[in-house]
Amino acid sequence: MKIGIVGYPTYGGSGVVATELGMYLARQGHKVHFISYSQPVRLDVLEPNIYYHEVNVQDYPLFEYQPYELALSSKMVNVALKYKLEVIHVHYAIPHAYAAYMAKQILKDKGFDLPIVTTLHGTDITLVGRNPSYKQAVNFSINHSDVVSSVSESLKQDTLAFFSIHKEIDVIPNFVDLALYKPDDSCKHNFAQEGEKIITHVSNFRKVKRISDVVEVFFRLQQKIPSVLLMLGDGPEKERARKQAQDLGIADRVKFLGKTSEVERILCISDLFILPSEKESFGLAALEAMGAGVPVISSNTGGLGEVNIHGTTGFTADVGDVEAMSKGAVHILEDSDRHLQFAKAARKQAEQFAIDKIIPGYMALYEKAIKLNNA
Ligand code: GMT
Repeated sequence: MKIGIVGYPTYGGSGVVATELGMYLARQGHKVHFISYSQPVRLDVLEPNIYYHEVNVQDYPLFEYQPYELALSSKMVNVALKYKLEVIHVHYAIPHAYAAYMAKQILKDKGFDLPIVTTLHGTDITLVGRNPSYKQAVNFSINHSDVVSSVSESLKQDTLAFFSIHKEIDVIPNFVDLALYKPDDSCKHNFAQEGEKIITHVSNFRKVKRISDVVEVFFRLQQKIPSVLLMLGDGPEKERARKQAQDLGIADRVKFLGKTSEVERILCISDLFILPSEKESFGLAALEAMGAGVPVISSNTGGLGEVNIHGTTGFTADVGDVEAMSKGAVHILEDSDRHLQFAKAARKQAEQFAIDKIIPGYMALYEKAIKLNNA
C-alpha cells in the first residue's frame, strides 16, 4: 500500500507513534511517505520504502503567523498526486486533520480520491482542541475524516463528551517494540552507587506533566530508600524542577539527562518510573517503561489506568496525591521479591501492547477508509 503519514517530528508521543508505525509498515513492504516540517527524530530515512517530504513555509513580511496549514495541505496534494497515495494517516488533529480535509477537497477537484485516517492523541482533544479558538475547526475536521481512531477508550469518551461527533471512533491503543528493551545493567554504575535504586521520569517537561510532583514524590521516597532520580527529556518546566531539587537539598540525587537517544537503555536499568500527569490520554512513556520491566507510579487520569494496572503493574493515585504516590513507590521498592513481582507484571502487561499485535488494527483502518471512499 502507498501510505502518507503526517505528524509532529518532535520527541512527543504522537510523533513517536507516527514514526514507529510508518517504519514498521515500511519493513513490511509498504511505501511510506512521511510529511512534516522537519525530519522526525526517530525516523531512519536510510531504510527502504521510507520517503520524507518536508513542508516549507514561505515567510513574507505581511504574515505575523506563517500559514503552515496551507503549506501542509499543498504538500499533501503534491505528494498524493506524484506518488499515487492510497491513504493518508494524520496524527494529532491540530492542524493535521484540518489540513488533510483541505488537501482532500483540492484533490477531489482534480479527480483524485484521498481517504483520510485521523488519530487523536490527547491534548488535541483534552487541552488545545477544546479551546474556543480551535474547537469548531477541530470538530469539523474530525467529522470529515473518513476514519477516526483514538489511542485509548478514555480519549474516545472525552472526544464524544467535548465535541459533537457523528463519526465512529475506533480505539487503537499505542504500542511498544519490545525488542528494543534488552536487560543490560552495564551502565547502571554511571548513575547510581551499589545498593541505590534508579527512579526515572521521561517527558517533554510541560506543565501538564506535573514535574514538581515527580520531584516531590522522589524527595519523600529517597528518605526511605537510597535512590537517584533520572530526568529524561526537556521542556519549559525543567529549570523550575532543578531549582526545586536544590531547595529540597537533593540536587546531587536528581540528574537531568536532557533529550537522549538512550531512553531504552536507561529504562532497562531503572527500578521505578514516575508519571504523575494532570492529563494523559494514554501515557506512552509509562508503557515503554513497562516494556523494560519497570513498575510505574502514575496518576489515574485519562487513559493511564488502561495502561498501568493499580496494585499489579504499579500504583495509580489521584492527580496531585504525592503522599499516596510516594507510599506506593516505597511499598514496591522496599522488598526485592515484591519489586520483582511488579516488574514481571509490568512487562506482561506491556506484551498486550506489543507492536505486532497492535499494528494490524491500523492496517484494518486504512482498508476501511479506502472502502468507504470507493463506496
Ligand atoms: O500532550 C502532548 O504533549 C501531545 C501528545 C504528544 O504528541 O506527545 O501526547 C499525547 O499522545 C501520546 C501518544 O499517543 C500519549 O501517550 C500521551 O498520553 C498524550 N498526552 C497527553 O494526553 C497529555
